[in-house]
Amino acid sequence: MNLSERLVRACKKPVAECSSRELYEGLMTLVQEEAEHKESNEGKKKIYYISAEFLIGKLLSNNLINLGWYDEVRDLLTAAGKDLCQVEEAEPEPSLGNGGLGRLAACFLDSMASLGLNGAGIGLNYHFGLFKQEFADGLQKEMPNPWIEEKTWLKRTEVSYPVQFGGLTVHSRLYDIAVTGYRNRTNRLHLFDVESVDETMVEEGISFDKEEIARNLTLFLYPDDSDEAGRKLRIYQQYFMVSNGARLILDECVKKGCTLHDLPDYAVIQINDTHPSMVIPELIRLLTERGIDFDEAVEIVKKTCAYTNHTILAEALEKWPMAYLKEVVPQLVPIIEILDDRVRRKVEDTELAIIDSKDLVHMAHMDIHYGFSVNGVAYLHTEILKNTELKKFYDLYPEKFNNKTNGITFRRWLLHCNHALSDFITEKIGAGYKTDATKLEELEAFTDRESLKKLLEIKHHNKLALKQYLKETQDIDVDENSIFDIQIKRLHEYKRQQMNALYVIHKYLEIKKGKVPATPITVIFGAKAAPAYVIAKDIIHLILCLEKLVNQDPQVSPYLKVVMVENYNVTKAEKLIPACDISEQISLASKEASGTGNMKFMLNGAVTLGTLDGANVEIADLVGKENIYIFGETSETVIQHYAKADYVSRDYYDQDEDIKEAVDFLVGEELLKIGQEENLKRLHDELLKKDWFMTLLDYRSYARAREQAYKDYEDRESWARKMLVNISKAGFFSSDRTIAEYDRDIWKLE
Ligand code: 26Q
Repeated sequence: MNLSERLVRACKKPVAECSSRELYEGLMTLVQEEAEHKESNEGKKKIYYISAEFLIGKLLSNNLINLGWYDEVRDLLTAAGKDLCQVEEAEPEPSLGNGGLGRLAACFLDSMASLGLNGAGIGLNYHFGLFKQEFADGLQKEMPNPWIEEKTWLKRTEVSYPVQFGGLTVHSRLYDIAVTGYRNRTNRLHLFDVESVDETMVEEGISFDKEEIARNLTLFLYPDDSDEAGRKLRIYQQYFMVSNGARLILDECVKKGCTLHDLPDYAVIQINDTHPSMVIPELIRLLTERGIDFDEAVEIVKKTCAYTNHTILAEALEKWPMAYLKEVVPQLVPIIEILDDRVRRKVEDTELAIIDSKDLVHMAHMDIHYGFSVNGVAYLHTEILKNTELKKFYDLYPEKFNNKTNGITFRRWLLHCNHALSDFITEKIGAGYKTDATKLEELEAFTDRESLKKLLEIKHHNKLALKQYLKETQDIDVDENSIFDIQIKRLHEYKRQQMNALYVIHKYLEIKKGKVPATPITVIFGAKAAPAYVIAKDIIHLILCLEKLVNQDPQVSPYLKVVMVENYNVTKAEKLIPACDISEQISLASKEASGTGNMKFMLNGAVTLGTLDGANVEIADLVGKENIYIFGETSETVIQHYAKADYVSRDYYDQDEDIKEAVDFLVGEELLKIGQEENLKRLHDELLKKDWFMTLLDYRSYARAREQAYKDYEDRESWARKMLVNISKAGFFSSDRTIAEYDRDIWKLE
């Protein structure tokens, strides 16, 4: 049977008579059948990527591409008067991640399957994911984001374990999602749920009874840890994830003939940040329960677990109070105490201990002592870990430290989201780049007028598509002939959306004074703030106020528009990134571990405006300084400022008229007419009295670099050359390369 006949069979009626939903469900059935055929559990050793987040995005089109079905399905739908894009709309997006770390995990699953590696993801089946963001009265409101429908990508399995906590036992249920590789095998994403989960307990917005663990455990992904009940619930979630995961791993290995003594020959566990770190004591516990003696269990675990660090922000490094662990996971406490005791016997320095003097358990310390590998996620990040943040650990275990610069899957972030560009590339250099991304370099030769013109046309086409999308979804009009300048990422002070907003204010004031830009500018933001992160929410409020002020001003709006995209998620990223001219990557140097949005933009022909932070450093090295706009202080200087505590934002405010004008605009009468005094004043105060992430330090150099980029944009042909260089140098950032390196240096799956 061909695809068309199979689809008719699955839908039980002719394609022409089906609704988008029926087609979505029918296609899902076909994909699931096909994916199952390609499943294999071959290979003795398996990589288990364990993570609290897998931000997988919508799955239908991605699977169609990976199975090699996309064109055929699109054409057969077209022939029946249907549109695949419409069918895509029927699919809900699961929000099983906060941002970068979760999306990275999803890209890695795609690459593992595409490279044919024997691997699986292990995580949690959050019913409402992260919250859905809505804007009301210039503020963020949080709502649940339900995504599990009757017909779903989740497949219920027979796997279930009892999981014991301090005061209660819950029963798990494993659900699997097929992960298709690009023209390759199928792996699985294992998501554990509690059998007793109760969706009806969600009340107003995203609030629910935090004490009712058996019913609430898998309702939401935690966006923050702002209150005690929330923090404890996070420990419940983490232990539930790792206890189930560890048992699944042991059961699978034993089934393949593992004696447990030889576990490291069968399994390698990659711990995605510290969220799954309790897998270390839990595995020791399970191994000893199954008859292995304690010392050997520790040695086995040491050879099985590897840790990835994704952050150097101290507040994001998990430290759990011993009292919480005693209450939630008492069975792990004696094990953690022994692990700590052994460290203390080996090294004198108490800063390297697992349990500190305040009785806090440092999860990262446990990972470093009891794992065999520690990696950062970009060159600069790993260097900072080795030389500053984790220096003492590096001195103790230099052989454990290694870098794995992040990557992104080109299937989703080029083939799927930018058909026009991938067709253009295929026409120029053939399809080889789809499996070997380094081949993109061949594109660099196409600097002829015709090719550059085509590149600009593709960008224009994508900007038109985004214009239409913004009109339909948010009723905002943007000019497709304007410069699309985009910053989309989680809202955090270190990422400095506030600096971008200050520039918008500056531009607004300039235009008011009659200095208009040569080409109009559209500044687009998309960002969710953690519900309890007050200043982040104030920054969203500021952006929403600016959106109103700027767009409603007839004198300004022909030259400048501000768009705050509501509920920024993977689906929206797929529409925004291909339409972007200027990619804002403006974190305070040393703070962004890597960034991966920066790579997605580059691959889609945007030019980066950024600091020398995270993977921007590697992007700059690859494209050369003519093809990127770098500004701001270096990480060394920033680290020095912190060490000396000598940064005073007020000095920059006092010495720079533009800064003063833009900052004071926050509490000026124009904005107060639109926004709320409490929020704007708090933000104004924050910038003037604290500015922990040094916005004002870099503002001057940021504004200058941004002006230069806008100026250079005017020479369309030379801009198109920059685009071309960016695309052709993006091959390094394929997650296929990253995963091949993980395998070569850490997993060694043979
Ligand atoms: C911790 C404790 C309690 C509650 C929540 C958390 C928590 C949750 C999510 C801490 C951190 C995260 C997410 C971190 C993250 O996304 N980091 C990003 O990882 C990307 C992939 O490596 C990098 O590219 C980004 O630079 C990094 O910020």
